[in-house]
Amino acid sequence: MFLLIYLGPECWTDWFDRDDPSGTGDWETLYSLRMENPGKICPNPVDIEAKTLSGLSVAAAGDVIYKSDTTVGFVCRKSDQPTKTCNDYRVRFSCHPPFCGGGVCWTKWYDRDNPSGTGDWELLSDLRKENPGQICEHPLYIEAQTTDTSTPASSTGQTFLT
Ligand SMILES: [Ca+2]
Ligand SMILES: [Ca+2]
Repeated sequence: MFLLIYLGPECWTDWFDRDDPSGTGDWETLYSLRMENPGKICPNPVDIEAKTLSGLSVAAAGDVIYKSDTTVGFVCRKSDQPTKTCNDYRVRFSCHPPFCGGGVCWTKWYDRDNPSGTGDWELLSDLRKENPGQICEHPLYIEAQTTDTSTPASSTGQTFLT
């Protein structure tokens, strides 16, 4: 197994899809998304983009949208649709440049070591040395996943030194 490290610029967040439209609608609210994805959405997003899971824009999908803003997030209510249920949407947020490197912006993935020796060593000090200027001075979060199946480190069942 290989581990990759993802440290902290890209000004759109990942896409999020936390709800299905089967109940009262498709509720992709900022509050819930933040609760479920700590550290992944900047404090004051400047824009929101929503697409159906199949990649259609809101306009192309033709649903009546209740909310789509950077305060509440995105809500498509079943009760607002004349004849059908909502499509299933995913959303992402853009963050103002000051938040790049300070909120939600991530580096590229790094994979500097293979686990064939004493283990898989993805030390920040080595990554900095080998990738000068690419990693911000004070990373806020780290993510690690396997290189083959993108499995989060926490789901591998392995024990980590640090
Ligand atoms: Ca590795
Ligand atoms: Ca959804």
